[in-house]
Amino acid sequence: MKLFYSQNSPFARIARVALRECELLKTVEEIEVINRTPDSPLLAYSPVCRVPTFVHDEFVLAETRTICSYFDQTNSDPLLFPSSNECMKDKELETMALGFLEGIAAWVRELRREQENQSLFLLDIEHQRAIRCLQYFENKMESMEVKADFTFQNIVLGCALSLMDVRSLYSEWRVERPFISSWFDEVNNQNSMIDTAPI
Ligand SMILES: N[C@@H](CCC(=O)N[C@@H](CS)C(=O)NCC(=O)O)C(=O)O
Repeated sequence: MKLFYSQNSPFARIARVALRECELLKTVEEIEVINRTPDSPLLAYSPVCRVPTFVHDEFVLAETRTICSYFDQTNSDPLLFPSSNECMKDKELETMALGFLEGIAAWVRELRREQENQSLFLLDIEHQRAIRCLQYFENKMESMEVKADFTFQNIVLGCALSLMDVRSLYSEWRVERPFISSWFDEVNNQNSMIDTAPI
């Protein structure tokens, strides 16, 4: 089994953290690729050609959540998705964390363009989205007493916050957000996060 990733992809990082938390590193080979190269080895497996991509003898999975859900099936007790799929109330945080990460990824992509081609409108949209989401996480997670464990939603949020820090998008995000700030420090100090940190 193979997991294709690129070093700086937050989505691939989620799958790599999950791989480590599910103790599958010995059975799944991680293969680093560079995105958007015409001769990418990933093209042999997936027309989508994005990371992460998981290759099994019998199938290929080209989307982060489904890959993590497959990893979780190898655990006798679910670790990444502990609550029942039927309980939509438990999915709220997960959907917000994924939306937050998509916004941060779009923000990073926009900043990669030449400065004169960057859209101030888009940069502001993503900045405002991040502020709203952070306030939501601060309030919601404190009231729910969310622990710094490695559920899928927490891995997504940890990778999103880390990307925000690494790319210096919003350095004051911790101000007046003590709960999420110390929650993130705890998550970010675990080996699976340290081992997969972007460069
Ligand atoms: N919805 C996808 C998003 C994956 C994604 O956007 N991957 C990016 C890197 S962060 C990628 O491979 N981009 C290359 C491309 O679009 O050509 C998932 O959940 O896995």
